[in-house]
Amino acid sequence: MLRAVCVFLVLGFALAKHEQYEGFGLYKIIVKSPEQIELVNYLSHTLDLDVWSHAVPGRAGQVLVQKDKKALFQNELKGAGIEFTLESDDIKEILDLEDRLLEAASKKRNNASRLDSLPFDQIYTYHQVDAFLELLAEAYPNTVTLVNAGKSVEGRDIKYIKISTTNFEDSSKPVVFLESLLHAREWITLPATLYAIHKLVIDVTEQDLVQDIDWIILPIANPDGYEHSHGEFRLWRKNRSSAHSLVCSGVDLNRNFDINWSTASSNNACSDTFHGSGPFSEPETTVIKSIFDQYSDRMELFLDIHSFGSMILYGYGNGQLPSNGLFLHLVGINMASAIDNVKMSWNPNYIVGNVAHVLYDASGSAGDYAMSAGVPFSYTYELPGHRFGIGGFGFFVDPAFIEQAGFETWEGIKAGARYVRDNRTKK
Ligand SMILES: *[C@@H]1O[C@H](CO)[C@@H](O)[C@H](O)[C@H]1NC(C)=O
Ligand SMILES: *[C@@H]1O[C@H](CO)[C@@H](O)[C@H](O)[C@H]1NC(C)=O
Ligand SMILES: *[C@@H]1O[C@H](CO)[C@@H](O)[C@H](O)[C@H]1NC(C)=O
Ligand SMILES: CC(=O)N[C@H]1CO[C@H](CO)[C@@H](O)[C@@H]1O
Ligand SMILES: [Zn+2]
Repeated sequence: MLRAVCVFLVLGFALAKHEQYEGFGLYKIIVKSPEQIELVNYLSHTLDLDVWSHAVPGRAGQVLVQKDKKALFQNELKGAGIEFTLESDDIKEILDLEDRLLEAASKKRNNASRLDSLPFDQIYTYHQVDAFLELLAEAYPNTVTLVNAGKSVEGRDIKYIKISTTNFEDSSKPVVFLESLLHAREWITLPATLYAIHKLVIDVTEQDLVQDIDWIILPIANPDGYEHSHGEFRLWRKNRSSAHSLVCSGVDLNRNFDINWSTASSNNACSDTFHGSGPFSEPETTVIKSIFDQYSDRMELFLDIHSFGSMILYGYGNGQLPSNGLFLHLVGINMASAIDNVKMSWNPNYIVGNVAHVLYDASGSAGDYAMSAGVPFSYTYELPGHRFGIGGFGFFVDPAFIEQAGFETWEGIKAGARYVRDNRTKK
């Protein structure tokens, strides 16, 4: 009897989607001084809040606050004279709405017509993307090679594709590497890489990019975390590692690379920026490392696609600039302007800069590792929040803007790829 009740409770819990986020409040915060930033950081840390974007003077931040901490949080902000607005008093409502919008879009779709193409009105699951990549490699054997690079902690294959008209054998071509979903909840980044694949393989309108460049595209860098975010944990960021703590699981893969490891990240397994037990402790980051190791002699450009914030960031994460810092900045501006030219009018222009100057110090990132491995142009894109046209809800995806996200990001990718093609640093 007791057992039956337990089973019932467990099932009941598992089926109540997004229940754990009920009553969580999303706050927009406006800070005016370093002291105010300090206080918000202190509160975020001590109350274990989920900081979606960091507030700095001139740019509002967003913080998700647990139901039972909202009153305390608000009082502290008021006491310090920090301006805030409650953008959502119950984030579960937004999560439910996202589900409904995506479901409605999938029903509206004509047919699941072409097997070798994914319509840009959905956020596809790991299995859907996997099936797509398999079919693509079968349908385009002359240009597409699917590589199974290793297994995630939970045993999912980590797969990337290589796109080349010369089977990666022409060593005079530059290599460009695109990656998305290193952070699980940043769903909108997936259409950006899928769109690039679409334009390089299926609907090719720019032959030069296919002819002149060898491409590596890893659409789902963190398969376990991504699948987790499609279940109960929509707002999951890290991988699913449980090796480090009984209470908390997951390593922030973008702090786990062997570049200044642990100097600006968290040693606390419960933190969303937990760096893991050592550099490359995770299989996911090891797979990405192996891609750099294999191709760094020809790799000129690495784009690690994240969301959100409309930013193009470069390293190093400690604020120090690499020797090509000026060109790094100029190419960043080129890519940003290309996107700004076609972005939705209500989204802000992209900000371009060193990550530590624009945001905060961060160690062990994929972008920094790429530079240390010899990739001259390495950037983290932070795509805009595309929601209801107002961009206010950060990680949530509105099917109406999925294609736009892919389309506009592709403009930036093209600008960067053409720059490195015409201005080679290696040969
Ligand atoms: C969808 O499927 C129906 C029935 O199989 C077919 O008549 C129709 O042409 C398809 N529509 C598209 C857009 O492929
Ligand atoms: C996540 O982190 C753990 C702990 O280091 C690791 O064992 C695991 O392979 C990582 N990846 C996944 C997908 O869990
Ligand atoms: C290559 O570099 C030159 C000089 O900086 C620049 O004028 C040119 O636009 C670059 N090529 C592309 C495609 O951006
Ligand atoms: C603090 C620290 O470790 N800084 C190093 C980070 O990595 C760069 C590039 O390798 C070094 O130059 C820094 O000294
Ligand atoms: Zn991210």
